[in-house]
Amino acid sequence: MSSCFSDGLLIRLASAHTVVAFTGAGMSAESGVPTFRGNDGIWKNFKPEELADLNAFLRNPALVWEWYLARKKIISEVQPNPGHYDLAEIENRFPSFAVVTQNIDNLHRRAGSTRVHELHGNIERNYCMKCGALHSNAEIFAHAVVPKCRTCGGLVRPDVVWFGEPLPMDEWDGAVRVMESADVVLSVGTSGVVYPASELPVRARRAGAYLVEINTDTTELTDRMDEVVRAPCSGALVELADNLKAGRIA
Ligand code: BJW
Ligand code: ZN
Repeated sequence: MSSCFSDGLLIRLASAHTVVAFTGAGMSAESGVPTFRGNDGIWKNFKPEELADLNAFLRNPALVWEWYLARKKIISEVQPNPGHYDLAEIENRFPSFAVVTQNIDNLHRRAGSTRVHELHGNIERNYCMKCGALHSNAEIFAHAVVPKCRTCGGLVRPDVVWFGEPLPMDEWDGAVRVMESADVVLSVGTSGVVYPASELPVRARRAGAYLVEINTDTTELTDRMDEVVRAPCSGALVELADNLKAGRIA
């Protein structure tokens, strides 16, 4: 059977101990979540750098909340796609398997993946910038466009990582550990332009991993790859899972 993956990769997977899927917005595009930098990625002509930013939020919280409320609504209405389900399904086929994601949409967990390192936060959570109290999305949807903390009146923000902010240390440390111990890394649907996440595949390769890019387009990481699959991620991941199920990788 012809495959979009090389025999070399299939052989490596057969003996792999640790496999990591490093995912970005393209992973969820087929679920209907817009990417950041594609043609569909511009919201009201703003670039993500102009909205995913603390100073932008403090200057105009209503604008930034409008963007997040629109995205929270989209994400609450979409479903994981076959690619998400296949990553969850192949988890048990390797001694160690993890997802390291830049996505904040929670779709990997909703599809059943259990070991997920979320580098940029999670849109289902919100917290008060003054006292740290957590606020559910249900509460956010029920209140004003600019939600305020019920405990202290402080400004509430989504629990996501904006430009210039550090990544959550435990998620980052876990991601570095698993990426640097990986035998194979699948870099799926990310442009690889956002630092420091984009460093992770490079660090993994330096530590000995075989890097595979699954993306419809060329990315900043393409030149660092051992193998490139130019295809929509769900199709490619379904094929990979089918190969594993059929015992063609064993
Ligand atoms: C498909 C497909 C299909 C489509 N199938 N494929 C200058 C140079 C270098 C770095 C910097 C610089 N100036 C500033 C920086 C640092 C900055 C940065 O990297 N900026 C760049 C834009 C240049 N980084 C930061 O600020 C980070 N923090 C930091 O550095 O802290 C330092 C610090 C240390 C200690 C103390 C204090 C500070 C934080 C970065 C946070 C990023 N946050 C966002 C928003 C999250 C919340 C939210 O969602 O609202 O994260 S931005 C946005 O980009 C989001 C994404 O996770 C991230 C990555 O995007 P991704 O996933 O790659 O999506 P796209 O749209 O770019 O690409 C989609 C891809 O899918 C494309 O390739 C398509 O082809 C493909 N595709 N359909 C397969 N069906
Ligand atoms: Zn508060």
